[in-house]
Amino acid sequence: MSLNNYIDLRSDTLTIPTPAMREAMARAIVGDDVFGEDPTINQLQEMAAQATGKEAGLFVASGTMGNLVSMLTHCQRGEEMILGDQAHMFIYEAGSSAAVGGIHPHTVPNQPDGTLKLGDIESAIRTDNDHFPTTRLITLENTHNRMGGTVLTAGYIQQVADLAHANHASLHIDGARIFNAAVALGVKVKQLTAPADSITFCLSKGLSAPVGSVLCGSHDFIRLARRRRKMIGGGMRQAGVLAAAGIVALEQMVDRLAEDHANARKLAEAIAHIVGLSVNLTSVQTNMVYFDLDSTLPFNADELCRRAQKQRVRLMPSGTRRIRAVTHCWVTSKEIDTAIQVLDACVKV
Ligand code: TLP
Repeated sequence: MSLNNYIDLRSDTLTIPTPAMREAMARAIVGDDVFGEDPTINQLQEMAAQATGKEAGLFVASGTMGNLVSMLTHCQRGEEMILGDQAHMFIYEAGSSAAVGGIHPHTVPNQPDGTLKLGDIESAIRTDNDHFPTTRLITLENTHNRMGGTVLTAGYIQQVADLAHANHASLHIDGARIFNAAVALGVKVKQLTAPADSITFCLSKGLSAPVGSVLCGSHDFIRLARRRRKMIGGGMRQAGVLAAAGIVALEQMVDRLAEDHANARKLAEAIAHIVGLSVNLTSVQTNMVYFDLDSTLPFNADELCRRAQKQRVRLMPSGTRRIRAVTHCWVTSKEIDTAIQVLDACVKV
């Protein structure tokens, strides 16, 4: 089950298409999606809209593109977006809001559970004053990657949406891993997305499709978003071959995410017992495990990852003494046992 003979825990983005996906891709009926004529893309967009409880969906190349198209649709140049200081959209999307959209990012601290304090958001919202940019958008991330794959609840999301709407702003959710959040909470995705004006989710992470994300929102929002997607070169023509894998992802790969969560928990609990490593178990809620090297260890995260790689376990350094491990469908429970043994041995060497 491993990837290229590695137990590869660097990211769930490394997942490869399943045999059922390859089969569906080969058989996909396609058309020109810029004309709106790719039946497979249209089917995926309808499924995505239904899953998120929105009126419409738009297939995009990546999570980054979905988030950018959303920002460009919600905001005009010079307007402002409030988001967490640990948000993927702030840290890992090449500054796209400012570089492409002229949108001013205004960060507030992410709390350890991935939330933003309502009071912090409230204080960040601008008053009507010629000196200030206009606050147009608030974004949340669910699950929250850098805070450990933590989940945001429907109740919290509703509170943020109410705050946004009371201040003439919209709420976007970067839901790259929203299906992980829904499975962990035992709720439907649409319960988590109902309060938001837009949501991007990824097919290419834990759901194992090779490419693609879907941006969902109202009919009017998606009509405008289509033009933004075209503007940035995202009209992909016969991309139904890709959407076909996405359909299989939604049909077959959602419920099994619980296995990835169980594997992450098993890994985290074992790491908690390895002398020299520490992990905050409360933030291990889905398929991610962030752990730290104690100051007693005479080497850093890069070195530990190098040692593990020599024993065919790949991990991602996430700071000088911090490492991330992400579980997914190409890593079995037995391989997690192996990864635990390897980590234990690497720390002792
Ligand atoms: N995250 C990747 C890296 O970019 C860090 C990973 O390995 O976790 N939102 C969130 C919360 C994400 O974690 C990611 C990818 C994205 C958006 C971007 O998705 P893509 O890679 O499809 O552009």
